[in-house]
Amino acid sequence: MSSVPKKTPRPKEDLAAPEKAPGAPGPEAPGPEAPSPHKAGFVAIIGAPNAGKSTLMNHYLGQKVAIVSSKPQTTRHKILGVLTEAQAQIVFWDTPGLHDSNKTLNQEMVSKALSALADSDLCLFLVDGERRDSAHQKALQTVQARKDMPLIVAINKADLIEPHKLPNLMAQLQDSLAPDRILAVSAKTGRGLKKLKKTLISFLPNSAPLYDEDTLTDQTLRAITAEYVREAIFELTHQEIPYSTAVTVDQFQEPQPDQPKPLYRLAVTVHVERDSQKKIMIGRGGQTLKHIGQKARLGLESFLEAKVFLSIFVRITDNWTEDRRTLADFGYLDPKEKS
Ligand SMILES: Nc1nc2c(ncn2[C@@H]2O[C@H](COP(=O)(O)OP(=O)(O)OP(=O)(O)O)[C@@H](O)[C@H]2O)c(=O)[nH]1
Ligand SMILES: [Mg+2]
Repeated sequence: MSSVPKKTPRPKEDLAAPEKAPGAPGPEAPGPEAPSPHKAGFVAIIGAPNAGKSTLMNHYLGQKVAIVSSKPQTTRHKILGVLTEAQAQIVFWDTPGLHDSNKTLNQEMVSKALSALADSDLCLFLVDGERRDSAHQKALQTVQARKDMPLIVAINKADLIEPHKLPNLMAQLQDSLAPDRILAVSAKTGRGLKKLKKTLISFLPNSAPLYDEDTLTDQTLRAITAEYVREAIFELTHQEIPYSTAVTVDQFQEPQPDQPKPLYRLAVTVHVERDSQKKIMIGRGGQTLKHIGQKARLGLESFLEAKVFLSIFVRITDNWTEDRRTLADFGYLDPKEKS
């Protein structure tokens, strides 16, 4: 695997709800005589689009490995994220949100989520506590039909939910899914995430680590570059534009060893389906594209901890969301499934 290594310390979890007094032994402190066995396994984060799956995984990894936006259907791939601790390794699959669609791209996204679920030891069903629509129903049915594996339900966005509504929602999910555990969390504030992590670990199989402790994700830096540009497009354009856009990387030049300050030279192509979309993407006097470039560059500079020179080219690629060959070229389809 061409993995991206870790760099920063883990985030502080449960900022809103500290569980122990300073200096007191932590809940995970090993007992003197009975060291617990090492646990490791795959956890599929499953849910409707926009439930907060990528935000949750990023929080645990301490880095923005998966892009996040306020619009649904942001994640298009299944993305591996490895959280390594002394006694446990959780291998997360962040997945595209489950939803119904007759578009080829969207069907591919959903099938990636289903394959992640099929390959996992544990299902973490993330529910948007504030909004449950038809995609939530689809996610619910998928989770009900999962293979035999433990199920943890996390009601996310607890920071937005009126407290008196939680017990009812929990009871509904308990009735329809009979999960092994159900808890409320906020992937944004960190509330409940320490408890959720302990719960996940407790359901993982006894196993040695599955990945090297330095592994963070299966994505290459090239892929992350394309994703950061896509994130900026999701945040800065509207209506059908984000959904008609793909990003490919033309140039990925790493810093040269003799450079006094490390600089990445990156060039990407933004593909849209029609001329009208190209015009919107570029914007009046090039302003929209400029803002997209600035936002993506800042994100990449923070991720890569280096200066970034980013150039963006916009191109019309007819019908790419439907054409299987182009979808495969863009990495959204297994090359074997081109025709
Ligand atoms: N208030 C609040 N917002 C959250 C929370 N978790 C995520 N969000 C926001 O919800 C939106 C969607 O988050 P994502 O992490 O992209 O959701 P996702 O489930 O990965 O979405 P898809 O990739 O589209 O399936 C973003 O605007 C997040 O900032 C939370 O706990 N509280
Ligand atoms: Mg996502």
